[in-house]
Amino acid sequence: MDLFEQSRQEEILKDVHLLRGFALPDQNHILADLSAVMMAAPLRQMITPGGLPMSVTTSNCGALGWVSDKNGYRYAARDPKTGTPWPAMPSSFRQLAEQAANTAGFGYFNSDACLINCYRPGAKMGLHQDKDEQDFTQPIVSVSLGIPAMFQMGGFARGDKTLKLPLYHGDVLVWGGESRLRFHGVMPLKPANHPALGECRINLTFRKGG
Ligand code: MD3
Ligand code: FE
Repeated sequence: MDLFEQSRQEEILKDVHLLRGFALPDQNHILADLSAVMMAAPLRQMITPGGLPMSVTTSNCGALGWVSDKNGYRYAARDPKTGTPWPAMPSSFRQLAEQAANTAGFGYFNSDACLINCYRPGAKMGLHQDKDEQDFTQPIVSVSLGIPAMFQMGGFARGDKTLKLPLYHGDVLVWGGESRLRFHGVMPLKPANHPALGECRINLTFRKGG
């Protein structure tokens, strides 16, 4: 590994790995597959258990999809909007998640759920923990596409101080182990334009839900 590559891969906190530009080499393939998935399972606003619409629009692919409605958060095999199974996870997605987890040192990662979140300017995600999964020993892989976002990484209590991290098109974040249950969120997006995705940030979150 040369110095340039080392600077592109860094362990931000214990078991939190940032792989800058990791999705860029295969981006055309990933963006084409993303477009096909979103045709089959359109983005929609999920409703939180509290009854408020989320500011992001959401879809899924893979055997399981993360869904939210008035009854709570859970993983479901079918799209509640169409009643049909979520689109299969494209092999370009699966390979990216598997290679990112392996590169970050988490070994083989067999994700069964890919959540697609679309952020327009002003959209955000409040601080939360990912704890709707069965097995917290599995890592999570997050792929940023489109316009930049400022991530917040916290500790293990909501009030812990947070570290802010800008994420750009093609960046991949992998976390697990001791950091699996850290609080995290996304600050409101600033207006910007990306040549391929327009005024939008797409985040792909790969998890093992079941
Ligand atoms: C955890 N989505 O849908 S993971 C989610 O950008 C969600 O849409 C994010 O959180 C998004 O549940 C992608 C963000 C993230 C970033 C840094 C972390 C999670 C982290 C650091 C430590 C632990
Ligand atoms: Fe999350």
